[in-house]
Amino acid sequence: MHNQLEKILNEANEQIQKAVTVLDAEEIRVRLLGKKGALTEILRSMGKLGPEERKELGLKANNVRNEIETMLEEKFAQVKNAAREAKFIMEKIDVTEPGVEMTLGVKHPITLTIDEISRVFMSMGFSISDGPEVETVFNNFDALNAGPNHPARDYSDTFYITENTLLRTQTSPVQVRTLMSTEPPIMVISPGRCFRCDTPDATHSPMFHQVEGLVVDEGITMADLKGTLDSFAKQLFGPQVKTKFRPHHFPFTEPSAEMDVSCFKCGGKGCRVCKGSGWIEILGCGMVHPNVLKVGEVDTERFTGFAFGMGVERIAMLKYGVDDIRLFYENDMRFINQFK
Ligand code: 2NM
Repeated sequence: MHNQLEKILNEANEQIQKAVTVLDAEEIRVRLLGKKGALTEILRSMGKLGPEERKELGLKANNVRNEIETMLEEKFAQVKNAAREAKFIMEKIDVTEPGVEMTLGVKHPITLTIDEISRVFMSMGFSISDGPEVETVFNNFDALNAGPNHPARDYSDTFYITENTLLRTQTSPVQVRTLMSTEPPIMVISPGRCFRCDTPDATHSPMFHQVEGLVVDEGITMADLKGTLDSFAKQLFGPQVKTKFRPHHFPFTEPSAEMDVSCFKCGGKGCRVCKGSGWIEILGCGMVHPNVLKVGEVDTERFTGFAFGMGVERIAMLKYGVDDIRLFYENDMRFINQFK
């Protein structure tokens, strides 16, 4: 038995020496000291011995057990430390390594143009409103004095969703909502996305953007319209440009006009940009028709107003020299990145 204990201790020492991982050490611990271990076996068989022998052997067995436990403790400490060191090496970060370069996006030219137009009107005291792109037929047509037979209502020009809802064909329904929810004085612009059933070509897209504006107050006249829009043109295209107003027709304004700006490229002599005429058409405008004001329950004896609308793509194409509207929607980064 004594020899056996000696042997157990030697073998334990050998095995514990070889352990490399925490799992190895744990497996050895169970094998040596567990219920089925050789040491437990010896302690169990001691019942058959006499008291003296039992005492002596018990003492020795306990010593062996203590020695094995000490060796295991040391081993556990050693392998745990080794594991930690290995983890440190695995997770090492080189803080001097160059970072991954972040590519910064740029604003889309349509956004840039809307921002620029908005900045000019905001500086004059206008606020900015928006509304839904899915509108009621009432807000898009009826409220804007477009009678039941107005050609714009045509199913072939408008994306109808149901009989009473559609994709707005201009942002005027935002002004209609403003008129219905706000008491004058009103000074708003409404930049946003619009939709018309057009086959795409160099100047048409079924999805496009508009900025419309509305001013309603006591004593607003055509002079306010001309002064405001002339000032806008000078701030957007340069102080040297002149404006002129040509009579036109819209159902929602009376009288109505289109505004031309003298060519900011050639100064009016005639060039490619103005197609030789010296003038560039920029927007439509007019004095708000009383029928439209009445939709908002505005007292038309007391209040008058003017409104205007412009196509953002057209202005962006003029400002940046883009010759095909479809370039705005292709998301070719070689195009977009030119507006950095
Ligand atoms: C244009 C031209 C002229 C316009 C009118 C209104 C409203 F709702 F106040 F009646 N909003 N926008 C308007 C007037 C739009 O776009 C070429």
